Amino acid sequence: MQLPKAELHLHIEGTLEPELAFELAARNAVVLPHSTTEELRRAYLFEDLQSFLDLYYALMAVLCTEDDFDRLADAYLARAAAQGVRHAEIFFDPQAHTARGVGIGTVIEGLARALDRSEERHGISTQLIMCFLRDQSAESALETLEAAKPYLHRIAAVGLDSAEVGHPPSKFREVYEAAAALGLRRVAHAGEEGPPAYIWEALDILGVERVDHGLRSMEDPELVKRLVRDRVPLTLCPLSNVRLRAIDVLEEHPLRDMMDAGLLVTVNSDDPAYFGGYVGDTFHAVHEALGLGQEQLRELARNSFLAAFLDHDEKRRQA
Ligand code: ES4
Ligand code: ZN
Repeated sequence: MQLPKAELHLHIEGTLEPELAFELAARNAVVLPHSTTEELRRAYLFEDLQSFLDLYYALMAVLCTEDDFDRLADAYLARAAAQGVRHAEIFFDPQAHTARGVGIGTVIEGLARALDRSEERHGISTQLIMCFLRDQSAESALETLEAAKPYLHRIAAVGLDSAEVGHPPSKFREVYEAAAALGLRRVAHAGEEGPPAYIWEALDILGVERVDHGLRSMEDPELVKRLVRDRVPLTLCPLSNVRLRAIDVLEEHPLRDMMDAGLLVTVNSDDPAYFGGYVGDTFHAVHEALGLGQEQLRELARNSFLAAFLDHDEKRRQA
């Protein structure tokens, strides 16, 4: 039996499995830089975040129609359900699609089709988190927020992702102020490759409720105190950290130390098609590599509901 859990750090574009990529490439007459699924999988050897992002953005060329986004999300939800996921808060990257001429409405309406069937078909409740690409300008992020206005009822929160170093959260102060004024909740990737100072900025300048990754928090004891005091959830992605070489091997992941320090951490799959597993696989891997026992795995599953954007009663029922 899989533990019931919530997934809070999942890029829907990062769930594009090679088989679906080739199927959609054929349908949309898009030429991929690899000729077979095996050859493509062999390209999944990354040096760092940027080397992954290059492939991640290149493969998105196959996502063109509402139906493609529906297929992508439905395939993720089916896999997630099989691994015990009951609630998923799903990131998407509108700028990666609008830059290719795919409208934001196509992306959101396509994803929404799959999400609207999710409870009935997969037993998973869902929310959408619209991410801004931090290696693009703040103006581009503001334009994206403006373009999303007809779809705000579909969007729970905004996030910040893509290449981190050199693009501190403070670059997006205005964008986050505008998002908050529209009633959107706020999260941001911080401390994946970037320093603890970026996590402070995400908290104090962007006003985030949750930090995505926060892997490097432990380098700053004052930051840990703050995160513990305010019960700020950190959505860790251990398999991602290994594949993108933020850490050498899973055995060296700080997850256990972070739990011992009193941090509210969750484990998530990030880009599961690329990083070697979905969230149930991730639970299994940290059990094996870090020797986390059943009690700690249950704590991680409970944390995932506590950290979710569910209402209070729903959280208590699930956790
Ligand atoms: C991402 Cl692992 C990671 N980090 C930052 N941005 C991303 N977008 C998709 N995956
Ligand atoms: Zn991520």
